[in-house]
Amino acid sequence: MTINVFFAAGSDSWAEYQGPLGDAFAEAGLDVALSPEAPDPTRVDYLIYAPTRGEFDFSPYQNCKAVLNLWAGVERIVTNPTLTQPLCRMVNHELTEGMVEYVVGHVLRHHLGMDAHIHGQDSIWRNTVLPPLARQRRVTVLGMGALGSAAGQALTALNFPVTGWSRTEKSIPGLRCVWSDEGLSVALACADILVTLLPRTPDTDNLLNAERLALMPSGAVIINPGRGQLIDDDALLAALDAGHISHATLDVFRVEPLPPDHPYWAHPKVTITPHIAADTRAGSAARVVAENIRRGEAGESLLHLVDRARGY
Ligand code: NDP
Ligand code: OXD
Repeated sequence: MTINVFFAAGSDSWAEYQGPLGDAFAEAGLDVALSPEAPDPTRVDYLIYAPTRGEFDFSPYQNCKAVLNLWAGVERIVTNPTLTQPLCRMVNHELTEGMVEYVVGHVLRHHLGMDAHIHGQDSIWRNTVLPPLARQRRVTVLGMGALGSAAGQALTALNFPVTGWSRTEKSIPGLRCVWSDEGLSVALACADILVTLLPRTPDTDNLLNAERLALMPSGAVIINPGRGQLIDDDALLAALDAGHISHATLDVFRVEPLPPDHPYWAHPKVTITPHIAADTRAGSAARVVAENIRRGEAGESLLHLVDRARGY
C-alpha cells in the first residue's frame, strides 16, 4: 500500500530534498507518495519537519505515525502542545562529520595560537614561544551524545586529554566521563578549552552562568556550537572583559540571525560563525528518514526517538 509522506519542512528546502528523498525511498523499497502539500491531513502517514518552518499545528495529522525532524535539535518542537505523535530527531554520519571538523578546527586554532601568526605579520621573527602539545591542553566537552562523543573521541585521537560531561553515567573509550552537578564542577575546572554540545532544555538554559564560568581556568576558551541559551551572554561578556575567558567562538545564539547591534559582533575576543557548525545534508538525511519509515511500516522501533519529558 502507498505510504503518504507530507514534506512539511518548508518550501525553501523542497527542491533540495525532493530528489534525495525519492532516491532513498526507492533504495529502501518503499512505495511512497511524497508531497509538499497535505490536502487531507488524516491520510498523512509520516510528516517530515524542520524548525525553520516555524509555528505548526500537528493536531490534524491524527493518523501520522511519526514526525521526522531534519534537525538534531528539537527544542522548538518538543514544546509544541499540538504534537502528540512520536518525534524522531536527525542523527547521521554527515552531520556528525561536520561537527567533528568544526570542533577540531576551532580547538586547534586556539591550541596552536594560530591568530598570532595569521594577524601578526609584522616582520619580527619570534620563535621563542612554542604552543604546548595537545597532551598538555585539557579539553572538556559538555554533552556526550551523538555529536559530543564523536568530537571528544576525535580530540582524544589527537592526544588532547578530554573530559566529557553528560546527564547519565557513561563510559566512552579514551575519554574521562563525568556526570551530575559534581561532575560538572570537575569538568569545568579542567577546561582549558570548553566545547558545549548540549541540547537546549529547561535544565541547560543558562548553564554557563557567572558562577560556573568562574570555575574554569583563567584564560580558558569557549567554543559553543550547541545552543545560544546554554550561555548567560552578560556573564560571558563580563568574563571576557575581565580576561578570565580569553576567547569565545560562538556558532549559535538566542536570536538568530544575531542582531547587528549585538555586543558580540564588535567584541575583539569573540568569533562568530553563523550557525554553520554542522548542517543537515539532504542525501544522508533522506536515508535516515527512509530507514525510519521502513522501520515504522515493519513494526520495528524508530531510530533517534525524542524523549518529550526530557526535552531531547
Ligand atoms: P544528543 O541528544 O545525542 O546528546 C545530548 C547530550 O547532552 C547527551 O550526552 C546528554 O546526556 C547531554 N545532556 C542533556 N541534558 C543534560 C543535562 N541537563 N546535564 C548534562 N548533560 C545533559 O544530541 P546531539 O549530540 O545529537 O546534539 C547536541 C546538540 O547540538 C543539539 O541538541 C543541537 O542543539 C546542537 N547542534 C548544533 C548544530 C550546529 O550546526 N550548530 C548542528 C546539530 C546539532 P545523556 O547522554 O546522559 O542523555
Ligand atoms: C540542528 C542544527 O539542530 O542545525 O540540526 O542546529
